[in-house]
Amino acid sequence: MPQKPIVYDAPTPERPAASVEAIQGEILERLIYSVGKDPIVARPHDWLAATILAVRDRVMDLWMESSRETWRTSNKRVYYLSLEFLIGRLMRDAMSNVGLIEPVRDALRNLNVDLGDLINLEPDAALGNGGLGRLAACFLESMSSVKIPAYGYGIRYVHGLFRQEMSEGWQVELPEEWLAHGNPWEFERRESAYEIGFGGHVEPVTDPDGTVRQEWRPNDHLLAVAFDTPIVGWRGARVNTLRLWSAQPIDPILLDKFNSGDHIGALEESARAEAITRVLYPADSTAAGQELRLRQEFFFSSASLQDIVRRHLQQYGDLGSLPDKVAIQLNDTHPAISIAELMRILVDDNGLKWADAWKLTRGTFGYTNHTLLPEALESWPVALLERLLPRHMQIIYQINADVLAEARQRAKFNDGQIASVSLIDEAGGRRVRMGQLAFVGSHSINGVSALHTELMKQTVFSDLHKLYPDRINNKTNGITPRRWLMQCNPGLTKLIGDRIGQGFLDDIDLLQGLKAHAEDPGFQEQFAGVKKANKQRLAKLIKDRTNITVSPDALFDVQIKRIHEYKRQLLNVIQAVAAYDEIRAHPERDYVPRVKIFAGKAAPGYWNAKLIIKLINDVAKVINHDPAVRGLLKVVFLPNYNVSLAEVIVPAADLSEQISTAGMEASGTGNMKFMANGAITIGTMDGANVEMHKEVGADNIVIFGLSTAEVNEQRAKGIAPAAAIEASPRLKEALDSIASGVFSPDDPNRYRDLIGGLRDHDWFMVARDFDAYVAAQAEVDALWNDKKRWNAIAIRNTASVGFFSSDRTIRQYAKEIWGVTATPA
Ligand code: 26W
Repeated sequence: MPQKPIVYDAPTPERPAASVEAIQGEILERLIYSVGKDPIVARPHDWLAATILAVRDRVMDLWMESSRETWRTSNKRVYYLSLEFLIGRLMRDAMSNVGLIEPVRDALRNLNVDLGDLINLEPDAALGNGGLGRLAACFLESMSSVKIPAYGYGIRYVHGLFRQEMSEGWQVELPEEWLAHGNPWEFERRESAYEIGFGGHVEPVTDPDGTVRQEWRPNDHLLAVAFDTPIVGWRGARVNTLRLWSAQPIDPILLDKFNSGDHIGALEESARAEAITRVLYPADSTAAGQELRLRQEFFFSSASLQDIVRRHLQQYGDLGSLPDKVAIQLNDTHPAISIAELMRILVDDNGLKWADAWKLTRGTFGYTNHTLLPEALESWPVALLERLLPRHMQIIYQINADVLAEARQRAKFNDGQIASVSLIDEAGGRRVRMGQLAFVGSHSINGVSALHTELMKQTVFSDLHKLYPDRINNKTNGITPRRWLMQCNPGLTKLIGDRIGQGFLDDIDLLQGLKAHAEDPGFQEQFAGVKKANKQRLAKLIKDRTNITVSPDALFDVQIKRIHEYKRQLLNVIQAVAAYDEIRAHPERDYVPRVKIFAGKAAPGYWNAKLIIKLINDVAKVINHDPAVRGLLKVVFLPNYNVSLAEVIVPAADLSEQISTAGMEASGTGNMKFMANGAITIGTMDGANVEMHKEVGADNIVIFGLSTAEVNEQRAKGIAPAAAIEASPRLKEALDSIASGVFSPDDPNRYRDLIGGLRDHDWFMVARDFDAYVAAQAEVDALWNDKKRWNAIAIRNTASVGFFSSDRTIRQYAKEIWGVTATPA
């Protein structure tokens, strides 16, 4: 039969304007025809699915338009490869970005359904651990908002980040089940499935023309199946695709085994394949080093690369134009094996010459580094790579030989420098260093804050930076103001709009206009009123989830992030103990009533982090129940921190704790979310705090503690913390009480070693920064007592957040790394 030509520009059928009646009809239609439920018996989850499907339909038109435009214009495409996307809920985000919130709310009301209830029913897509994964999610939204043709590539984990429950103050991990009710957002694309191989051997084959190629013959195969989710930008500017890969067996069941009675064995292959995408690794700072993790990394890298190359060949027919039409960004080293995989595809599968392939590869990749912590830098045993990916190991050796030759000949490197740039770590068992691989295979290597980028140049990559001095650049992180201001804080958004007009919704820098109103008593009162309402909502949530009563009039002092020693939740809780001691010792003094709010997950294998959670809960129990405290201090640990919980906590915060040991937090992004919502930051000169200090001005942020250089000096000289502890009676008293079991009478030794570490080496400078931190908190109290000043500072923080919009960050990536055009700021 003759095929009809495909007409790419066929118009989509007209859809009526988004009136309440139209939307109401569409939701009902989806409920009946897609969910298969009669409205009379529909359950909340059915309404949620129907509403998402109705919203999705409206996004579809824009999605197809965006795809067509990219094909038509032949614009360069950006591919963001990330093992994590910490998205949270999507429905409110999508509705808000296409202006559907009000019509959907009214339509549902007519159907006797409350939109707010449905919003809270949607599960979080928690396919990430923390900062790196959330950044990827903000970037996706910004790339759509500034109209960059982009794809996110990742893994469709069946189980996202574990659910955290408390059992007597200890963290317990439970499986997360975001797909339990299905996922109405995604489209399974069975036609976009790729074979992924592991193991086997490499064979030289001679082509008819006499050239010899290496051919990888894996002995283990499975399928990567694509699931697509639309990511819609602000005002529907563009809809990009998040493509997540799911692992499936090539043969769903081995029938011969089944028929011979081995019913379990018949499913073994299927279970082995599906294991690869079953669960997200829950460690956000220590490389797991397990084979399954490497399999995940290669699985999604290979599927993504195959997809990218197929799409490029389909449109352009040859691979020589790859760097002109394709930019691939590696979100940390987790997808760094992609560099070897692209080389294999170019050289082995497509017959390119090595040198040409290398040029194309380097022109295509960019690499973002997110951490300098040594334990987080990925490296894989050579023996493991040789077994799992023998051809890639050969390619890595070849790349390394080229790099080392260049380092010796052109740069005249000595042996020490050669060892430091080598892709192979020879010390203590040979390992492949993924940071070095990512660096040499990319034309751009970026850090995520000005300070972090400088430290990258001075530490991990100092010799590579000497060899390739024009590659390292900085791209300070950002957050999307849609989710982290407009959606999570509608009260503040309305107030701002009423005062300076709606322009800031499209140009976040216009928030600067608020500065002129910072001292206006009327505006201050309204600003504080919005904060109060948000605090009342949080107080209710705290009551519901922990049964702790807190007053919305107290200062809400908030530290929410992954639990890690370098982030120093310990410093914060020790200060709470010191404040508790002071309140009891000096009941006659005036105190600012405070609620210290903590939330965050600990990696399941990170003992000290879990112990810190237990300590916070133990301290909370004592302080919250001591009548001598008279409610002046409360400590709250909110379980199961996730994106949706952050969306309630952040708008209600007065004080934002960003107190990492200087030099250790690459950027931080929570700091920016609080700033947007008018919290004041107490923080160290670390990560993006340094730039916040510059943007908002020294009078509008409370900075304390050792600088990076001072921390390095203390460590280099091996200075002990003893002097700092001796000099500070309140620190000594707090440490003694914790270590001796005042907060753990059931197990007096529980915190002996934890506190012992502070007395011994104090790697994270908790003791040495303590007095400075207490002084900074006293400064905060003084500001709080001067409400006019406090409010003015809070307003100036919101006014100054423009620089930290991820739209700004993405525009810089577009211009300086990817070479693609975005809509101008
Ligand atoms: C291999 C194990 C592993 C997993 C994740 C090691 C390291 C990571 C991430 C790089 C940790 C992470 O999320 N880093 C954070 O990235 C944010 C976004 O750039 C920064 O804002 C945070 O400062 C940084 O800690």
